Amino acid sequence: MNHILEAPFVREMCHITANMYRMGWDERNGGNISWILEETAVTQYLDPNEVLRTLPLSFDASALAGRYLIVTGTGRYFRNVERCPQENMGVIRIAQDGRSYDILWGFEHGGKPTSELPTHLMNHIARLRVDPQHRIVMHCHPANILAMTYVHDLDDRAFTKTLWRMSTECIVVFPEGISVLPWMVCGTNEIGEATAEKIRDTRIVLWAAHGIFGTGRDMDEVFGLIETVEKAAEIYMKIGGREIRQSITDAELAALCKEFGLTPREGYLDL
Ligand code: 2HA
Ligand code: ZN
Repeated sequence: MNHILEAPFVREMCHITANMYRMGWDERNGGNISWILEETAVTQYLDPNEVLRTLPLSFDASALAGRYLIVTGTGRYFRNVERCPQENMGVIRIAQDGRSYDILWGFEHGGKPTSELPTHLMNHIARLRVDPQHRIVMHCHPANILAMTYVHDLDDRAFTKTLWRMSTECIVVFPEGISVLPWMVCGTNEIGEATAEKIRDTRIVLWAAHGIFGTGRDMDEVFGLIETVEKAAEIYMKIGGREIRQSITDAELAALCKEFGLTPREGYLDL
């Protein structure tokens, strides 16, 4: 059996958490990632019959029965994942009845998956229904997007349109827009359900005064989405309420979509 520390999915998790930390998105134990892995990728490195621990789930995750995921650990720091992967993350498999999961690797010294695991799993289920190639949920705390949730209207359409106007790239990267949730207690099934409700339509959901939830097929897609949203928020915060003399019009946004063969979220552009 190959050594799991050399597995591409472990290397990729180390690389992405280190990058997210350096972006300033994951202070202390902030942020979490989960990634659905193909069984064949996992069994090259782990014996699927060797279960280290089994832990309960507080909701029905049977839509993910038998799925393997690599997940960051609760209370763990992204800053430390690269130098000690086995303590700061682990590989789990969802039980057939969707009421528990097995730990197959990692979470050493009594660790556990992220406190946001219910939210992650609910959002994997919701995204897989609309995109069978969906694989990743990434949560983090970028400063500008957080700041923006204090000073901007939290309406999905209004928030999306402001971001779209902050940089030409935005509507091209997220033509479906983004969704926003008002402040809620994190780590609960309730925030998981509310996020999953919105994630069907948009790969990004913002949590006011907390952070961002991004989803996608691979790390480049999710990281790129969050990076683009955060950059747009940075521009908005740099403008800082000063008078906007010119911007990108809705007609120009529509022209951009036409050029790139994209369909913007229906009803968002006033043409
Ligand atoms: O893992 O970011 O939302 C710490 C958090 C909780
Ligand atoms: Zn958080």
